[in-house]
Amino acid sequence: MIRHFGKNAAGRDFVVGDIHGYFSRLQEALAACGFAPGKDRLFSVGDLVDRGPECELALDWLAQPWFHAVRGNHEDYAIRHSLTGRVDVDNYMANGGGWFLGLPAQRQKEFGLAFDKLPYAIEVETAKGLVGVLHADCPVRDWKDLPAALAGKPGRMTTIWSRERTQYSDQSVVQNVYAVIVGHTPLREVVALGNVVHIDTGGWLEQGHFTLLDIGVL
Ligand SMILES: [Mn+2]
Repeated sequence: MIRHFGKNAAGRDFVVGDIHGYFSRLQEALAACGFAPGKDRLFSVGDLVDRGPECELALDWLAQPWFHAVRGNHEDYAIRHSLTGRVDVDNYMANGGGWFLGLPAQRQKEFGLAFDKLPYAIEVETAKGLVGVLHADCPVRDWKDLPAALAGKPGRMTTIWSRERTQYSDQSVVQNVYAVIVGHTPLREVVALGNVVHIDTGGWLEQGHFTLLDIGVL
């Protein structure tokens, strides 16, 4: 449910917002900030697929030793469709799932299995302390309560689907974590609410851009 990473002694740690199948654009953003795959790490808030033209590249990216993602609600669609069959196909299609629904069943299963391995949260040790990464909303007010929350379905659903913090401009601080980085809700610029930093600046949208947040200098 939660994957822990130690400090990166060699290089920098970046977090990127929702990718939604725009891996070439992401590659350009990485090049612009001098990303070094041999020593830097890239963490993703999830939603690697749906909407963009290069969704099938997600598995190649996940195979890179420097790329680590949590699952978003769009990975959840693929997981549910391929492993349980329980997904509203019209809703999935309307939200960009056409590329997946058109794949052969065996390939769908490959994606479902790979996405089902993704944790709901990542935590990274930095010089400032622990930084959390998850897709949508943190389901707890104390990071120490996260394992218990993720053991239940409501906690997992909040983590990948909720927009409550942005909806209510909730400035409350999540205790026992230096910062929590999330995506899911596209915003014009990076917005910090309490110690929760929203970084989906719509790199997948025509007018947006990818934010690569260096969590070593937060
Ligand atoms: Mn999302």
